[in-house]
Amino acid sequence: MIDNQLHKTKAYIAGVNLNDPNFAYYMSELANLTQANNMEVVGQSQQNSQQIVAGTYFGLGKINEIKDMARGLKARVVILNDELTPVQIRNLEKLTKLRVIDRTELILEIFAKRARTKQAKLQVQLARLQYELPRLHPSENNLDQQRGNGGSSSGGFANRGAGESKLELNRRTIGKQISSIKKELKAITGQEEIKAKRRNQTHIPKVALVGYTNAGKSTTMNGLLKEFSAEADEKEVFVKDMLFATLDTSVRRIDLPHNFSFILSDTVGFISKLPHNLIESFKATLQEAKDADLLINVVDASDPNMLQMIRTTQTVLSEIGVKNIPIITAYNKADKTDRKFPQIEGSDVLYSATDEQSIKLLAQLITKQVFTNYQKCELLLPLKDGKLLSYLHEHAQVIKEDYQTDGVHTEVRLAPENQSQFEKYIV
Ligand SMILES: Nc1nc2c(ncn2[C@@H]2O[C@H](COP(=O)(O)OP(=O)(O)OP(=O)(O)O)[C@@H](O)[C@H]2O)c(=O)[nH]1
Ligand SMILES: [Mg+2]
Repeated sequence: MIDNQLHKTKAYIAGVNLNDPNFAYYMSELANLTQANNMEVVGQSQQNSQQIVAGTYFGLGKINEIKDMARGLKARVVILNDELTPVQIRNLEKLTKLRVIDRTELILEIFAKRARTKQAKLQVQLARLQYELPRLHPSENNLDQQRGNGGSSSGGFANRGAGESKLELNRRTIGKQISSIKKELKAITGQEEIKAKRRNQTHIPKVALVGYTNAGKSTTMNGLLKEFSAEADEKEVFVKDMLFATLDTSVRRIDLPHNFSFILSDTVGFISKLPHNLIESFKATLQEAKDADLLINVVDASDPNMLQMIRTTQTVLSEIGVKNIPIITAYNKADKTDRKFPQIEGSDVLYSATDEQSIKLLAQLITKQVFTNYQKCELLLPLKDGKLLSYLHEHAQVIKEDYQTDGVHTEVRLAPENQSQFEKYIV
């Protein structure tokens, strides 16, 4: 058997704790992220301090300690818990003689590894180039050696001046790459917007799965598809026990009994301190959540850090501008706890995405939330006014329509905003 650990880059993780009660949690996330980037965590340090040292992040004593520890443990990389300035990274690399990666770069590297579709690849590339632009250094005078391309920039502190014009060239090249990626993305998101518009017109309620990465959003979507879609097999989404398995948005239609239908979307998961550039470049991907009528915050109920994960999701949602959308908290993976499931508590549910009864109960809860104010009624529409029926097809859920001599007998579920308009046709 090949020992996988042998092939992994050894990493030492460290951070400055500014008296933050969540510091230990952030460090455990950093360890998970490091492993997700196929590296092995060999040790960790923290500095408790009142402030970050402007030029070097840590104080000098701590830097020497980290250098000795990391090198003693044969680490090749030091990974830091915050986003650092370019100067801090350069200085730390100079002082430790090790490659230094900050939290942002680490997350960007994982995203780059995971991206599979054209859109996700472009979005990640855009975020990386924007991250790199202010970090270009004169000595990195070859674009192939940029840090983001996997090259090491350690030892790159000599030679200032000499590379100056090369630096300008690199900046220009990256600038051009950024605008061309933006153009390509615009073309792709343009097509997505057309599809989204079409979905909005049909007026089927939109429900979005959101939440911490690896909580089971995609498994929940597959569970609902399996139960309530004729083509579940073709429509299934990718599931894997790893951080950021999903980087795209998948949109599926779920048809529940009694003609209750809704559109369900599954999207990229969240983590604390998600880099600003990533959020910016994933705007189109996250749009589904912003447009939703209902959000389902999927939470791993078996994780001891569950509460922090819920808080993280709330923070990211407000960062992407989601407000005033009703939310169900869906406590998943109940099979890994000793609690009885499935069960509903108020507007929340404890369930397991792989359990049929759970999925049925979740579907019931969604239906209850989404269609609360819908009114089911029978209408008799005048035959000569075809526009009314086509309006209903766009803005309501038409259950039945029957053309008879006295008019079109229609059974429909009306959204609150359309109820008064159709009152006079109710039979
Ligand atoms: N035991 C158990 N495992 C589950 C359950 N739901 C999901 N999982 C597992 O959790 C892991 C992550 O599931 P995903 O559905 O990919 O999670 P996600 O939220 O989509 O994750 P990202 O796309 O990476 O953000 C997979 O290994 C699933 O099989 C559950 O109810 N019980
Ligand atoms: Mg997923």
